[in-house]
Amino acid sequence: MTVAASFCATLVDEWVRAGLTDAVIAPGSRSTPLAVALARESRIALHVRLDERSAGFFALGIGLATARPAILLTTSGTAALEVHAAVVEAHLSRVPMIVCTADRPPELHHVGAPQTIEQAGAFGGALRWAAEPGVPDDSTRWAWRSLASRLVAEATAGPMGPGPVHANLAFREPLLEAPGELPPGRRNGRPWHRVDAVGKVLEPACLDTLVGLARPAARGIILAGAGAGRPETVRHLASTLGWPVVADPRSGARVPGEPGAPTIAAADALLRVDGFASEQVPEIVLRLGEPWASKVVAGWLASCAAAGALQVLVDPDWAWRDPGREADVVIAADPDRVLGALALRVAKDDGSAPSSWAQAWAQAELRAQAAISAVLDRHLEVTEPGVARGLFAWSPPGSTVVASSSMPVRDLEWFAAPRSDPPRVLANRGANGIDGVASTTLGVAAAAAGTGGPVLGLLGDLAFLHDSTALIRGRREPSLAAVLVVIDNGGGGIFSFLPQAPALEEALFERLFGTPQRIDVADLARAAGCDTLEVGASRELAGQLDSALGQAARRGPAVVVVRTDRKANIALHEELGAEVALALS
Ligand SMILES: Cc1ncc(C[n+]2csc(CCOP(=O)(O)OP(=O)(O)O)c2C)c(N)n1
Ligand SMILES: [Mg+2]
Repeated sequence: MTVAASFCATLVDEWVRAGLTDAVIAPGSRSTPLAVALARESRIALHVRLDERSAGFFALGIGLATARPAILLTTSGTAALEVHAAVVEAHLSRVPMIVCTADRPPELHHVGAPQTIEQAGAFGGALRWAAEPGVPDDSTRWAWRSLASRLVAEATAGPMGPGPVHANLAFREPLLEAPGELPPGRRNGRPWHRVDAVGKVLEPACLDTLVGLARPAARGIILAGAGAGRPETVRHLASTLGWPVVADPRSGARVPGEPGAPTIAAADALLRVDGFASEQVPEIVLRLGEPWASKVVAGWLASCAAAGALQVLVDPDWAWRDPGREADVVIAADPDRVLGALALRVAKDDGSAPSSWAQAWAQAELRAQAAISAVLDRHLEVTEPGVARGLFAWSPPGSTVVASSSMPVRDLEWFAAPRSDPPRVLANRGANGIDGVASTTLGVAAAAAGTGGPVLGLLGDLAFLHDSTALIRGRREPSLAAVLVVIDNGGGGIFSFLPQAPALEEALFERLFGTPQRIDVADLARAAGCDTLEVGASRELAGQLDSALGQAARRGPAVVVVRTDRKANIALHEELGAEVALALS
């Protein structure tokens, strides 16, 4: 019997009491006591991944999908540092995660022992909390349950919102023995610490301020991004105020609106039209959740601020997501509470006619959607905006779409039309990395297994190739029903939109930015054992997605390859913009 085994079994018992369900483990020896304790607990689903970098994003996907932290366990040495990118993304995206890195005991540090590096403090400021409990010792038994419980509390319910925590766990040999009796836990299986997260309340004085700003404003806008609050709450406030909702698909609020409070999905295209953008200037913007990816929307917000529009930022986690530094008022409270309280206070008589302000937005949105449809219907070949729009429209109710940074997340933002029952859209937009997207999608699929709906990733070819170890699956690992839709435009399509493209000679641009790769996306997918389908024409998209879902359910990740052309993609985006402008004129 070793203390390490008892210590680890206690941590795991406490995590189960806290409701944790998943552990992601990469192989190694030093982590043996915790790996075995996790594996022996039948209430924990185990996911064993070879590459720690990929394992980190897989754990991120579980946290993103469930709001429950996954335990992420690595061995010592560089293995521990491989998860850094996922930790940073979890930090910036407010995704809970419990990172456990095994370490050697103090006497093996600084003496050339193998796989021994500085791990304490490795993730710098990207953590909500870190623990360095030292080599397990019987004299610290009284603190073990608290440690495990505190890790969960800090990852889920701290003042800065959910995020990653790190436990650096030193183990001395022997590493594999049976646990002894565990220190007693709380009665009835309760966790050691329970944090009563009452939510971040809105002070009455703050509500008065908000009501004073919102009520008299005839021209208001709700800008909704990921983390905006419940879509029904957002819609209810919009209807009450008679304001449009400019809704990112990730907000969940990209649902059909009403003439008096329309949903604006085509904001990027609409606000490219100078006349529209300069005429539709609000008095007040209520900003919820993460900013849109669109530079056009960001630029319009800046010009509205310059024209005197007041910006109110609802920011429950003190994340200060205000890259343009425009926020006049920052409200550090839970968005559902803010929206609910505000709706109660500003409720108007029913039956008031839609304002001309709301109607102008509603009409523009209708025309833009019709123009986008008309352009995409004309293109029989498969296109990037068409795939984004088509995927959003096709997704069965209850689906989750994980969108890669670069063009996929933008094309969804710009071209997905509002629908009731929209798919949940997730993305790693904390640090905007193109790394780890396939792994994140698989983590989401692992979390959805058995209970959730279909899971699809929408990613670029470079993002797919960058995370190719996501496809490497152990022979004993269960298959995961995820579909990866890869837009293969032969490199980084987003760079063709940047000034570097026309300014540099083509060969240099291609070598530095376009970076087409030699390996074929479909070949790589097949080499990893994935079923692979191709979409040749736009009318084939829905059928191929249906087939891929079926294959993924039977045999694990399926890859749908969509081949497009970067130059044609620029032209199509221009065509869409021009057609929307024409529709508004
Ligand atoms: C980890 C990481 N490395 C580099 C970048 C810079 N970057 C942004 S977009 C992009 C190209 C992405 O290409 P692809 O995934 O094919 O998408 P596309 O641009 O073609 O839509 C790169 C390299 C990044 N965001 N993250
Ligand atoms: Mg690409």
